[in-house]
Amino acid sequence: MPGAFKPDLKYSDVTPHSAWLNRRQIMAGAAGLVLGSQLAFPASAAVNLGGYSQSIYSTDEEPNSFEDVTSYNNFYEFGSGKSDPSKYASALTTDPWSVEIDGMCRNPGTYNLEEIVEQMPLEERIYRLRCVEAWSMVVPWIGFELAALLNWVEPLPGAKYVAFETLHRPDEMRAQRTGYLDWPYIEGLRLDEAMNPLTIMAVGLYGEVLPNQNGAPIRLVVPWKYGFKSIKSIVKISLTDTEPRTTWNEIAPHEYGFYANVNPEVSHPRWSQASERVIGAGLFAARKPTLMFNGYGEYVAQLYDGMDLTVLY
Ligand SMILES: Nc1nc2c(c(=O)[nH]1)N[C@H]1C(S)=C(S)[C@@H](COP(=O)(O)O)O[C@H]1N2
Ligand SMILES: [Mo]
Repeated sequence: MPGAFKPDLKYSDVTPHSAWLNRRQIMAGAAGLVLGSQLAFPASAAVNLGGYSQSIYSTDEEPNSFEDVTSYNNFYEFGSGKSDPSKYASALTTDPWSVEIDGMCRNPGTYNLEEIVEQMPLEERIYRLRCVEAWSMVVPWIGFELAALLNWVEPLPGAKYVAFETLHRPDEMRAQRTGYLDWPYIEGLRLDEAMNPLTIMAVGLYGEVLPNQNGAPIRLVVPWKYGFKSIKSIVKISLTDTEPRTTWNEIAPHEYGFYANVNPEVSHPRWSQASERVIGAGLFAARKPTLMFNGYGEYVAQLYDGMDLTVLY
């Protein structure tokens, strides 16, 4: 794990002159800000990313290309193939968008997405995403800490968990017309996991609003857990005192637990989790050893003190 993080390293130090920066400059220079991203992703939301800072929590790894990040996806609402989301997610309308926040908090309500984003300090954070299927990539997200949003609605003292729900709109999400998963996709975190500064809500990547296939217009990113926890296209967040049900756990409880912390020592029943295939590294590249908590242990290991992670996987 040593060397996994260099908080003093700026994003510009690791990717001096990458294509995305040019794209952002071009977009910023154009009067019609909308055009740049809307050409590629017709249904992108009108979230104003405005200015954002570089996060001290970024990994120092080289991000995957914009192409990799937006064409190799899991988003079962659009199909189970890795290229289905980039093929079909343009059908999703993400503007207008609102998020209902309910349950055990002082300020429940249905909030317009722009209203939320305007109040949250935006940062760019480069995080490794480790899928339970044993591949990984590195993504330069733009988002804000989930803690900021939760503090805004003020959890009540008895709240212990946060539940999340994805949009259910079969007209636009083609695989929701099938019974492949039990829609809507749902996920959950313990409240202390949700409040950890590593947990973010992403509204953009590579300097642009979130492409639909990556979970537009707002998705969770929890970098020390397997990718399936990072639920996309969120319409509802609930504070509760009971452990939320989660989509993959309900389908296959012995394969996907509630915690889903990246753990090289606990194998998936059908394959090892000890190493990962780095997307974009090329066919003959060596697999990379997977790190406990995906390399984020210094920030999150204490959340699980005293827990047996082979039982609570
Ligand atoms: N609503 C929803 N969220 C989801 C998924 C999904 O199928 N539906 N897939 C998850 C899985 S398994 C992974 S690995 C990540 C992939 O995120 P990415 O496509 O942006 O890389 O999204 C997660 N969030
Ligand atoms: Mo995944």
